[in-house]
Amino acid sequence: MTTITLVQGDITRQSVDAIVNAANSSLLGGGGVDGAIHRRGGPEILAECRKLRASHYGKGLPTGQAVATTAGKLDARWVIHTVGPVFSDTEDRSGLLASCYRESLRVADELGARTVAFPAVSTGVYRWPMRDAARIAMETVRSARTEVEEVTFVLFDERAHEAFAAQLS
Ligand code: AR6
Repeated sequence: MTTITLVQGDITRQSVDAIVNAANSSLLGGGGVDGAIHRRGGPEILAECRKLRASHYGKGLPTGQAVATTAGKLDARWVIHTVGPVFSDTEDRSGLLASCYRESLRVADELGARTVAFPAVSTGVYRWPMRDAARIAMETVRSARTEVEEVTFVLFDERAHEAFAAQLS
């Protein structure tokens, strides 16, 4: 059984085995959570991302997949980078968003991580409606077969926290 916890705050302040990053396929950083993780985690994370690009992801990490690096100076052992889908009005990409959570947990299992913190993937720059994103995130984590003992959703603002809380009840 995986315990699901909600926290409102900054994911870079969490003490967990693995922090999930809402990255982009370049793996070379960006704004939002991605920017915050690289800023606080320091240059070691980007150095590993660059190596991963060179060795495995010349064309970029595909949407819905996940890959781990060191967590640098963050209070975690690993950062798991996943690439959420950009929201579309015309195409149902919810399978790709669910895949981000499933694949991140699969990578966490491979690493032996027991506590994992997730942001609300795709709900910022990638414009996914918060309520729908919360439903997909919660359903996917609830139904995942994983050794992870605790998943913490770290929601940046009250609106996000409320949307996730509504899915708990
Ligand atoms: N802690 C927790 N949540 C945060 C934090 C933080 N420090 N900062 C922002 N959020 P986004 P995306 C919330 O845009 O939509 C980047 O440039 C934010 O309020 O970070 O998946 C990447 O490089 C929102 O609810 O990620 C990609 O290019 C959620 O995190 C692109 O953005 C996700 O917002 C990915 O877009």
